[in-house]
Amino acid sequence: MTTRAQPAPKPSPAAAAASNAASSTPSNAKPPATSTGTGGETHQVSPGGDTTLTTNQGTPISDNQSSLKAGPRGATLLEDFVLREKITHFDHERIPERIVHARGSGAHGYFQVYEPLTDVTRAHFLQNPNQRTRVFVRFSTVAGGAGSVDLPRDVRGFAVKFYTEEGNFDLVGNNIPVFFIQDAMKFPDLVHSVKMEADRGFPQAASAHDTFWDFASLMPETMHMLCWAMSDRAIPRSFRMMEGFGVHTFRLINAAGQASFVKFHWRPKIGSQSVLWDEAVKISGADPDFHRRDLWEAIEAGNYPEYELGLQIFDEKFAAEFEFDILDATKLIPEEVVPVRLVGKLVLDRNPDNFFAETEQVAFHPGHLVPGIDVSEDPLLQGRLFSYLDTQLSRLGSANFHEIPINRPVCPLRNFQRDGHMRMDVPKGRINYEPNSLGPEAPREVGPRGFVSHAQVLPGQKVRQRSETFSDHYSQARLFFRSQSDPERMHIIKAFSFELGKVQTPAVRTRMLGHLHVIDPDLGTAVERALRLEGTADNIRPARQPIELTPSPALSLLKKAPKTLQGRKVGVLLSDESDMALLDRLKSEVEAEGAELQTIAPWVGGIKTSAGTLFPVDHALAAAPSIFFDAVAIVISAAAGPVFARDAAAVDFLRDAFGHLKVIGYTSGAAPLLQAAHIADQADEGVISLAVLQSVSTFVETAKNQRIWAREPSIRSL
Ligand code: HDE
Repeated sequence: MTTRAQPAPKPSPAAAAASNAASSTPSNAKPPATSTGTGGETHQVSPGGDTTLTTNQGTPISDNQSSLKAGPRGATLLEDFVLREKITHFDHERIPERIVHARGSGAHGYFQVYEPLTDVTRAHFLQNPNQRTRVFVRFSTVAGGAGSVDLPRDVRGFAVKFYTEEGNFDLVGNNIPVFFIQDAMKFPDLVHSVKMEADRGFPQAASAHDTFWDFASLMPETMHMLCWAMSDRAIPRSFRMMEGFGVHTFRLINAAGQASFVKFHWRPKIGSQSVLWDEAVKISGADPDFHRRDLWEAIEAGNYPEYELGLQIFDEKFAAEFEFDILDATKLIPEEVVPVRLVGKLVLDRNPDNFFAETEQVAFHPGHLVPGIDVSEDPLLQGRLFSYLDTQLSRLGSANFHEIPINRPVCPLRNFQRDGHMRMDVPKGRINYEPNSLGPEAPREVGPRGFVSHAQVLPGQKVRQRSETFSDHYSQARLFFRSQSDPERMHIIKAFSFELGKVQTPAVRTRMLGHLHVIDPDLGTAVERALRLEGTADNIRPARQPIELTPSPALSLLKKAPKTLQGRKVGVLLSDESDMALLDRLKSEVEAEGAELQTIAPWVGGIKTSAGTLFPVDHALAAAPSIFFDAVAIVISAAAGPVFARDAAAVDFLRDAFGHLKVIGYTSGAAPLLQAAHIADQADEGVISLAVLQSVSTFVETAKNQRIWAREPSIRSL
């Protein structure tokens, strides 16, 4: 693996010579970016600084503009191997997208443990606080295709590949700690039901349709996860503000061979936050790449996203006594019951060099384990252990997918596996079998130093059966609903109402309403009322009656939301002759909180200051609605007030900010706009006059609450 140096570019002679084509843009007028990819080797330029464009066989290309023809107006010749190679390669540029989690965004980074975890695991990368282990992380949505949007209501994938000295360890998790189903046997059915309906090919990236709710309403085990999927967790504000979970119970094993059970957690350092549903809908149209762009820009700006790794560790005794089966992936262990021990940090500090080579080709697998970390018998996890290797074979097309730079371990890999489609390594010698006596230097198994599976005793008959201990489907759904704050509970009710409102088959709706009544009569009644379907719910008799559990505040995002603006964005709408001293003050106070201030005006070219100069802004109003910001300020002149009040984009900017419960600062010139947006008469503590410079601090302090939750009931009452 060598990374070749990148020389300065030279203009392309062929492009420069192209005389008659509109397509004669110099193809290499810009230098190719220096590749620092994961072991990636760039073949774009040679060490001597030569920028000669070549075929894939290295033949210099004289003309990259025209195909070889029988005369300038004649037919193209079959012998044009340059054209055929280029077109053939292009025809094969796509590989099958992931069947689930097709839309994703990746980043490189590192992981560092806070203290040696010797007590619980022998995993090498969890021993030394001074060691940084490289990682690649891929965040994703689940249901939509690769070209769908970033903000549907959906679960998010949170997959981490640790390149450790003992091989790759993949923690392939989600942003929700439980799953829809208990047994891998149901996964294809679940995914078929949520994907586009088979005959019509829609809806894309949406669970709000008949087939999903038909399936879900016939599978009571989905109830807990449905409550999470209908909560704000399914519409995160940013990948940087999202928790992650390994979901299943795994095992940690220490050097003495002692095993403990573990649940993995990721905690974002700047706190979790979500958008409102109305915002999500609008963001999906205004910027389908909202999350991808946010991650990319934060890393480019040096605001590296950070997460802490948390472990819930417990033993066989706890597992035996806990109310639920620890092998059931539809259940969690409240952290009030087993605390989360924060053991290390993950920092994402580098964007990929190439989306396809890295983010698209990265191949995660829950079976990529290292000594000291092992799986449990969770039947969902067991099915995944089969699925992920299999899917790479069809998606990446070869058993040699581990040789792709992003998938290659950083430690040496030595074995006797040979050949196959697209083999990159060139193994030397004649020894490709084991045992052998002819290769004294050949690799050998290492006994207990290698990966040793936990010697779990597995008694029992061979049965195709769900364990009786998996049969309580409602208690934790109720626990989740009852542990939420009032606004969060209301959002869950609204989300169920929206989704069931989209369902067209009445029997599916009433069946689902029946389940909601079992989860919590208040939930069932509220959704019925919202749909005006009172009294229609089916009578669902659960296999096991739900039990009452102590609410877990840690399950609520709002109850543990930090008061901070860190990593957030404040948008300031400007006009000609805006108060620049106020803008400066806003900028310095916002930045002092670790947030970013961006300016917006009707004209992207900038505003005219009262000093007569042109002040450039970050965005044109038409391209930057207030949904892109966490708080906004309207800093416009008295002359601009009536003009802005007649402009729909300006009115929507303000109206949406108010409707999305954001903190709004305004100058006296903005008064007509506040009137036009019908805010003046509804103003609350989140609508702050910036008439004096000192009020900037009040604006910033209030904005640290992120939203004015008290406003919500007064503007969303139906
Ligand atoms: Fe996955 N899942 N999954 N899954 N999953 C895939 O693997 C599968 C499950 C998760 O960014 C696929 O490479 C089965 C739970 C993430 O590349 C596939 C079952 C959790 C990603 C697959 C599950 C996940 C995947 C599709 C039930 C949370 C994206 C492409 C037995 C703990 C990884 C691929 C990335 C991707 C199968 C359930 C998380 C088809 C059979 C539970 C984050 O192999």
